[in-house]
Amino acid sequence: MGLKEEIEAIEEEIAETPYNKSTEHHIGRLKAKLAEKKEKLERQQSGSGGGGGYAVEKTGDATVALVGFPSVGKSTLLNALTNAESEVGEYEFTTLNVHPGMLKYRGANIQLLDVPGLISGAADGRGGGREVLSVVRTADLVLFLLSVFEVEQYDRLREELYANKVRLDTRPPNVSVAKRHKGGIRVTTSGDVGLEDETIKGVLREYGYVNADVTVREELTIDELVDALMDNREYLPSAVAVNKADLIEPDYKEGVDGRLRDLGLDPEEVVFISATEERGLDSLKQKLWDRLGLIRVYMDKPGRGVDYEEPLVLREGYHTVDDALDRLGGSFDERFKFARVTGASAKHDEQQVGRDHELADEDVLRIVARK
Ligand SMILES: Nc1nc2c(ncn2[C@@H]2O[C@H](COP(=O)(O)OP(=O)(O)O)[C@@H](O)[C@H]2O)c(=O)[nH]1
Ligand SMILES: [Mg+2]
Repeated sequence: MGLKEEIEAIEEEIAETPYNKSTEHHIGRLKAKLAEKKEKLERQQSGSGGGGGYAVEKTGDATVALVGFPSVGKSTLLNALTNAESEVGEYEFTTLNVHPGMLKYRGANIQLLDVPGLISGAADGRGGGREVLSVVRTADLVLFLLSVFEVEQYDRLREELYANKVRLDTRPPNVSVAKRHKGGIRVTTSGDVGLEDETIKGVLREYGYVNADVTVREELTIDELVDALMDNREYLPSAVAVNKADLIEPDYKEGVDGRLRDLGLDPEEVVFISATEERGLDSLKQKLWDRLGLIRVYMDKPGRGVDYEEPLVLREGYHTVDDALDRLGGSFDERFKFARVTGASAKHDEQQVGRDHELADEDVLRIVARK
């Protein structure tokens, strides 16, 4: 049996096995085995095919991958938001490569990547989809673009990304594993985590653990446990825009809202736009800013005053003085003594802070460094 057939056989068995306490352990092992075989298949495929022609250099303060089916208006939107010239066509598949563009907003440079439509089987490596998905994985945010007439495509897009190990709008599972020299596999859980200890052990054994302490601190599914043990899952935030809103009547919108809710989306969080008429674009930019968790930090430079023109822009998870030092480059890092902060994050003007201080939007920051 080839690897592909083995994968299909396991998938079939999982589908046919009812999930309950007595089968949980078995399903756990099957899912662990399945994930491993998929990795193996992927390694084989990437080893043979050349591909990889989609490498795009990441520049700017943050990168957004624009994801959507052909003809939903990705190129039109990219052209409307950025300095890029992306081909717009009446028919499908005009976007055959990745088109980068730079969006300037509130002093930030946000790189937008128009990636080709995710077509059927993209996650299986057919149709050049794999390269597309690898671009998405390196982004800081996924922006789904849907046509107002086909919002259901959202499900398919998310499935494609899930199959390519992109986990959206969720944090990595709170699981830690420490290898030991003896004692077998010991499981520590905080309360009921939704899985039997034996299931957790079975999954770990499948990954070759013999002696290990595993700690699970939150409720988990088997899939999430498998994710926690793999180091190649990409956790990204996402946002949704619905395009071609100029083509519908107000009463049609209610139906769209209903369909969005069926997809698990809150219509209030979805941005309705018209790329051709350039409507809703300010709301969209604001949404990107929020979802990326961007903040502006104005640098107070000795002898030159505060630079309000070109702020240092920091994204979610990188809001500390230390992160600012990283971004400033040069020798600031070694020469750093302390910083002074004025603004929302400071208790008072010119507060003296250390590297760990969390900055806020529109703070003024002065680095005091040794000569
Ligand atoms: N009416 C309307 N047409 C749009 C809008 N956005 C894109 N289009 C049209 O939809 C077609 C496909 O657009 P394109 O940007 O090439 O889609 P892509 O394949 O996702 O890059 C073109 O004819 C566009 O002019 C919109 O907001 N309203
Ligand atoms: Mg296009």
